[in-house]
Amino acid sequence: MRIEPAVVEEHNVLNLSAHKDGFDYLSNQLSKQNINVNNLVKKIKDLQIAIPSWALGSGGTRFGRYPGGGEPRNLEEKIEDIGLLHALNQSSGAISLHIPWDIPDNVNNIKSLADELNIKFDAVNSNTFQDQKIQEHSYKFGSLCHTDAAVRKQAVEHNVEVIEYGVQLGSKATTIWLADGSSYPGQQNFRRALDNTRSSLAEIYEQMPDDWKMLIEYKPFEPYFYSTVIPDWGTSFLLASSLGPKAYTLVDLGHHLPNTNIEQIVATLMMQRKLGGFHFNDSKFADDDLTVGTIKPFQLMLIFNELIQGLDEENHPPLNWMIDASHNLKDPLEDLLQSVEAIKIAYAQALIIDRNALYVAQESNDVVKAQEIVQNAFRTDVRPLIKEARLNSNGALEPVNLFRRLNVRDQLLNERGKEVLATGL
Ligand SMILES: [Mn+2]
Repeated sequence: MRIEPAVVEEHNVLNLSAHKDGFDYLSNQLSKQNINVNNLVKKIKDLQIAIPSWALGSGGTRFGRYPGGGEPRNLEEKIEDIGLLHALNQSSGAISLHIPWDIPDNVNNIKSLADELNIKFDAVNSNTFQDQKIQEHSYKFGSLCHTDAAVRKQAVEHNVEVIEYGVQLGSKATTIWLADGSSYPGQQNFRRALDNTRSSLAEIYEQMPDDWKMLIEYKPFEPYFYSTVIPDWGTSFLLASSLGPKAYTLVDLGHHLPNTNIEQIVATLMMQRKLGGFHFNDSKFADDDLTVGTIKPFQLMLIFNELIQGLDEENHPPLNWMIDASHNLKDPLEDLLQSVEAIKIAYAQALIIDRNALYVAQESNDVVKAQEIVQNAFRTDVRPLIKEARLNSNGALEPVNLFRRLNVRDQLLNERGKEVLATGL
């Protein structure tokens, strides 16, 4: 299924006057604060967020899964689904693949389909958190950290293979998240496990093209419950620093213990020019994979505040942005539209922070003023800016409404059936 530009345009005509009322009011307010609204809208428009191939089907919990049907059956259909999102919001112009779930049968066909839909290939992801049928050694007790050199070698070769697929498709980064860890005290020697991981990563790093980035993800627990080999940003940073300039830390919002100050982690990593990418989701308790911005929208804005300082003022290298969530109650495509919207809202709120005034308030220790500046931005309804940015890029003013009015899910159900499963999930 495709959504033609004429359909989006027709929808926009119907919604235009309501949008203009809101946009004119907000523009007027922001102009009075000496904010250049055109620049603001352009920045919002330019932010593209990659969609992971595994978020297009219904997610599950460890207790069960309730698929809604019409899920993509292969890589082509995953790209087509992202094409639908991108046609609606013009902000999801990239896919992040997961190998081996998304090994392309025919690279040229996949590339031309992605080109047609204006989709780029973002970071590729390796998978050593489950065993594949054809592999010789099991990852039950770890992959890059394993006590047995033969298992480590197999895991290194898999990661190199992932990079090779990425090179063929035009990707420029590989994301490594390791499930490696232990569930019982004494099970694993921390130093040897970390040292093995470092050596294995160095072997992968050696094989990576010069214009590539290695993104090293961390997570404090799960699937193991006593230790993980890369539990926190400090360990990821240590590994990235020892590997070299192509290695960076990746921050996944759900990979922190409750109440961790993630914005401070972002600031520190950016100061060291070692933040490589971002995985967006939201959580209340752990790695809940909830829709971005649903639980802690203020935190998300504060994170963007740090990101803007790093990217705009300190000239930090560009980041890979991706949603990493799993939806077990909603239509996955509707949920992704909501997630992209929430990211853009937080970004826009952070962009309207009066940074000079904030600097002065901070330097003069005016606590109340500093808080007022940050909270005023958060309390501004910036949604008209997001809509204006979408309108300017020929996206839909109301993506979720249009998705429903076009009965997209019913059409996908007709095309693909009810019983299909998104590959890999
Ligand atoms: Mn992640």
